[in-house]
Amino acid sequence: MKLIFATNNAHKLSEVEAVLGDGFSLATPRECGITEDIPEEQPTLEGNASQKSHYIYDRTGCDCFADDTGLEVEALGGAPGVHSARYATDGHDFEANNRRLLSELAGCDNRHARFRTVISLIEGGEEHLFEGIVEGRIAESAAGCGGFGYDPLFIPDGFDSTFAEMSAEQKNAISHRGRAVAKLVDYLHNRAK
Ligand code: ITT
Repeated sequence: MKLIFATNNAHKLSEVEAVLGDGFSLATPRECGITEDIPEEQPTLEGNASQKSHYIYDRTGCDCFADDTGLEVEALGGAPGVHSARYATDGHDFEANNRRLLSELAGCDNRHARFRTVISLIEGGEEHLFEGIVEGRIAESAAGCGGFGYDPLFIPDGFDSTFAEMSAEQKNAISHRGRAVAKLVDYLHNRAK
């Protein structure tokens, strides 16, 4: 099955391709001639995922999906949440975001956090939403160089290492995005029967 994945994030693309496996062929917006930034102006992950998938669908008429993800830190009232990409600066500066997160949590004992991903699929003109969550905690300092974004600071429940210290396969097996994509795949397989 051919789908456009409405992302400009190469890390996400490779994670999602690994979970989807054979039987799916993904195209990027760029490969479809869409080179501008896809707008994300909504106040929720659901709203942004939906805005991104509709942006691509309106321009291509093709089946497509988008993922919006946020890190929700309990002691910060759910921040950075929907603002995760631009927490410290206007750009996607992963190191600056991680530095800000550590400084906001300095001296704080409650390190509980979760990653939440919402996928919006538009298939045959109809929208379907899928959610994936992983609970965990924010480390005292960054560790590991795998993954991207907040991975060097996020330790999933039941583990002692950060996502950035895990292999791509280990992260995908338990991650927010891995879980949301698994639901997407289930849906696509079942509706094909
Ligand atoms: P697209 O909108 O082009 O898909 P993006 O990088 O803007 O890419 P999101 O808005 O979904 O993606 O994610 C917001 C930020 O959350 C992202 O820039 C990272 O800092 C962080 N993030 C998302 N997924 C993550 C993951 O699996 N591990 C660590 N950090 C992640």
